[in-house]
Amino acid sequence: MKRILALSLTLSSMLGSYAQKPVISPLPQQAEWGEEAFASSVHYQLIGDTQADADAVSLLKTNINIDTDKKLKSNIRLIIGEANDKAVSKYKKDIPEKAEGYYLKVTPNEVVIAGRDESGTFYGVQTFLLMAQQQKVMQVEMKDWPSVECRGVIEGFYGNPWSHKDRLRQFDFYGKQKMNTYVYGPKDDPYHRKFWRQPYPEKEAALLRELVSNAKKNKVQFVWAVHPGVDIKWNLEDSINVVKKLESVYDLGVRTFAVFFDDIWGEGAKGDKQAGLLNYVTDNFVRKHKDVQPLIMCPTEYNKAWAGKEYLPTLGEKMYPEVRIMWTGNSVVDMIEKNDMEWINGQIKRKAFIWLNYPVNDYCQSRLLMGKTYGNGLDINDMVSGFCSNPMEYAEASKVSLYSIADYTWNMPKYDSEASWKRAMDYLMPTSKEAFNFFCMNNVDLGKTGHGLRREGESPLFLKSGQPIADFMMLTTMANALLADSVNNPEMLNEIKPWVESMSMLGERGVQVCLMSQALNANDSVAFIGHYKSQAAIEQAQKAITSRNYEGSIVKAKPVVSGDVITPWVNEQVASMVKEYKKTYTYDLDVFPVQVIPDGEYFIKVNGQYLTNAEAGADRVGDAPVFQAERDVINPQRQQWVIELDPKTERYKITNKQDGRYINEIGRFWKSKNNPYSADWNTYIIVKKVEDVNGVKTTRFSIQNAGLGGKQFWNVDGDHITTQKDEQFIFEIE
Ligand code: LOG
Repeated sequence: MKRILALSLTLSSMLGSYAQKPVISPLPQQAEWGEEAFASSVHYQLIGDTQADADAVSLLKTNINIDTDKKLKSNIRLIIGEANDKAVSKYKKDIPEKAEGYYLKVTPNEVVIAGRDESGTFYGVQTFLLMAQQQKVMQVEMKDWPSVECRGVIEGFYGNPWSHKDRLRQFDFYGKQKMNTYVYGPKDDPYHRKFWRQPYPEKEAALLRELVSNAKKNKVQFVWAVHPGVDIKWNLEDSINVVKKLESVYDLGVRTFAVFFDDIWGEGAKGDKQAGLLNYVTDNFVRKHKDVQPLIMCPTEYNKAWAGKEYLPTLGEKMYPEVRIMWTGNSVVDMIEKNDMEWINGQIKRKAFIWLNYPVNDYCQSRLLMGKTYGNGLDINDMVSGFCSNPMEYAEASKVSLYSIADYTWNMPKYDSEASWKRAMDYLMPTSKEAFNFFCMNNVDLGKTGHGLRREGESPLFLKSGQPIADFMMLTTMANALLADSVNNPEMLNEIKPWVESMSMLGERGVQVCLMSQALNANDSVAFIGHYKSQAAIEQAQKAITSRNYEGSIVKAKPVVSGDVITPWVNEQVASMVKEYKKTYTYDLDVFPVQVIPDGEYFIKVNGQYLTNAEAGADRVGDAPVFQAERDVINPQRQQWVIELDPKTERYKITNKQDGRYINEIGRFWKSKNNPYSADWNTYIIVKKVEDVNGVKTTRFSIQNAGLGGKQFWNVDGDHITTQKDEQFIFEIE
């Protein structure tokens, strides 16, 4: 072991003197690398710094050694400036003719950083700083510019808005990753949506002001959005109210504004009225200020699945062409491809501004989306006016994906989702790369949601080693390694901790499950019960973990790790082994949870009437089971319902014995090829209540939809099932 270590050390120190090509991310458009130029310990002499972009210069000054004594001869000359500055006039023709582009040249005695504009110079400095972090700085000639004009993030999710500190850290990150846009629109900031007419109170206003100036330092355009659609009146008074509100935010330093109309209905959703308002605000606010950028608007029909015939073309025709229109794709949560862009751009007569609903997890809160960012076309950069990602309320954890959004939007043709993902993980947790990579690999998929997006490749290592116990122990080991590394990125660890702890317990539970299986095979009932109890206790502890569990928290998530692979595997193993145990042994059954209803066949009755499958048919949807007074003696199975506990959801599955059809959340048969039974939609919570009715003990049950089926309780209207909000103990199950 020692020898191998020694060998690898010499190897890496040998490699060290040659391979100093730094990781530059986002990938530069053009770069020619040469030999070593000089050691990073050199001192630099700045030339052009008085004229060059001040943020770029101050970034340099805080990160490299600069000699103010210009007579010192040994220094490397560092020439910096924008295209028209005297200092870089010699290089003018080398600077890319693209906004935010830069030219960077490093030779043994000189460094040139020449931006097309201020942002260009700033980005040139960011790139150079990555090179200067290496022991040896390499020679390079680089021409670089972005693929997409507006690149960045839209804080547009439901749930706990990012904190002030989160946002400050984000802007710093955007500066480094060359993202230039941040759209402020957290659904649960009351001054964005609910109380949109009111100005920010002093305290919040001061914080916003600080954010804006910090964004500016990082070359990030801070876009502030108002969301008036819930209760706006289409009259002059409210048009003035919108302008007043924007003016109040202008006073805090914001220079780009957006108006959102997503997730509303009724009056506020009218396209012609919205277009009128945006034009009014353009005339009476945007054009009155010399320094305000054209507006951005989020339409009500912001994706193709929701688009009728008239709404989008109305916006396209009536709204001033400079107003940018947001778009999430073919559905709410979708990746964007070229023909999708052709369609929407044709509708709105301008280039859509993409609002990508990934990695946002406000509709699948139990999962963290730490997987790779893939699926967007690599050929759409000229078809979009902007491309922003809507992230998770977990700001730091979102950076895994945002890092890739930066790569993708800066150099779209060369975007490699896998490579970018790896770079992101290593960059964010440099002192525990392996453990963080492992954690991310096990937090990839979203599970089944109404939005349909799935992410491939969760838990690729699981059950691959041939030693399940080792695979499970790996979960715990990696989790503990991450928990131990609190120094390097405490913000990240703070956010992901509930999931990391849950992963650790999942590993421990898995080990117990493997031992249960060994005990069952060895006919050792005592050991089986012991391991069963251990895993059940760990599961209890795992279920007690809550994320964001503080006073005033809007969303308190219950973390699920590897929700698509390892968690269901463990649950199903436990359930099937318990079933197996119950078949073989007649004792110690009291350690298992008591099922309200043991798996079996039942009649479901209300007021003495039997729930009946009136017209059996294996794959027919839409008909309703009915309550009828008579027993069906010819086809008794039509009144028999198979009720079983589903191990995945731990709720009950109810299907008809005659044709195997399940009843859906609105009390109808819904089984077909396209709608097979789904544990997430078609399992029910059944609760038992024993009551004293006129001195007689009567048992009644309530049946409740759950999971994706909603939360309504079953009731009866005439002869069929309906649903309602209040719990009803009306069913007899016998
Ligand atoms: C909301 C957004 C939310 C996202 C995902 C848009 C334009 N609006 O369905 O605030 O974070 O979906 O749940 C949305 O996407 N509505």
